[in-house]
Amino acid sequence: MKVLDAKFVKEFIKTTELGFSLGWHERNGGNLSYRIKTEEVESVKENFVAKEWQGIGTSVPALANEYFLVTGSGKYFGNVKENPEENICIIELDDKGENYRILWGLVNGGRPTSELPSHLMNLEVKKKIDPDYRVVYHAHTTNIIALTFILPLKDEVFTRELWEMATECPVVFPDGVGVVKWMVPGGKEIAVETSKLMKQYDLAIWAHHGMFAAGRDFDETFGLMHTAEKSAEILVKVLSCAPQKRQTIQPDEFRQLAKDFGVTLPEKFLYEKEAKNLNSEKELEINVY
Ligand code: 2HA
Ligand code: ZN
Repeated sequence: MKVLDAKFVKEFIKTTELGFSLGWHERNGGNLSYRIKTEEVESVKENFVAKEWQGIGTSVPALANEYFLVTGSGKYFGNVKENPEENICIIELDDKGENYRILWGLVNGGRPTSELPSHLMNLEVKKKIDPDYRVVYHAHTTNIIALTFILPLKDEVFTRELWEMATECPVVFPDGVGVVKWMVPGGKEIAVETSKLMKQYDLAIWAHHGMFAAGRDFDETFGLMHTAEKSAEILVKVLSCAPQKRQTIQPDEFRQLAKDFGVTLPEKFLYEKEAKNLNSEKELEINVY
């Protein structure tokens, strides 16, 4: 089968198109990776032509000998649908999980995404927890980024605020969301910090940069990113209208929701907020968040 006829490739391309249409992928912003199933590799491997081995920049032994479909470094999401062979590639890892080689795609040259260490380390962490996890998606989600300038960079605060702004959120991401303080992107250090959070969460925010989502398939992963970003948009809108919320979902109401929807919401996110007081800026800061 031709690579572009494979269902997983079509879904990958559709995901890049959806993200671009929502404005999360200016220029070469964002990247996407998919850990390809064995039978999917079999179905397209007749097209593979191996290039030379290159270092990943980190080590992912639990992903040794696996195959991935990834976006290209410096490539634009907005171009993927029209010219997939130029902008995405299939890579293979060596038997140590330390080197990769391109097997298909990037026909005019190039490398896999600059965030390959983060993608692979996240995929490795997720595979160890649940082998069905296959997708990692990084997007420059505008409203989540905006909130990283005004909310404390704490998992508890971002989780609680995103949960409050849309009732579906605690059901869609009951484990919560993690936050990585600002770090230089593209390297092993930020990959290590992100993958630590991915042991606990399916969503990790990069302060002043964007977000990573992980999931079992493209719909689930994209939907997760979309849900969190929509919730962030509502909070940005609310805070643009008024300095604080007049009413919101309360901890006991979350507990009721958890019971009815059969999810477990960790108590660390259901902290009591202090009484609102608009007279002092300091108190406002504490009270709103
Ligand atoms: O691919 O988004 O984080 C460009 C980026 C780097
Ligand atoms: Zn980025």
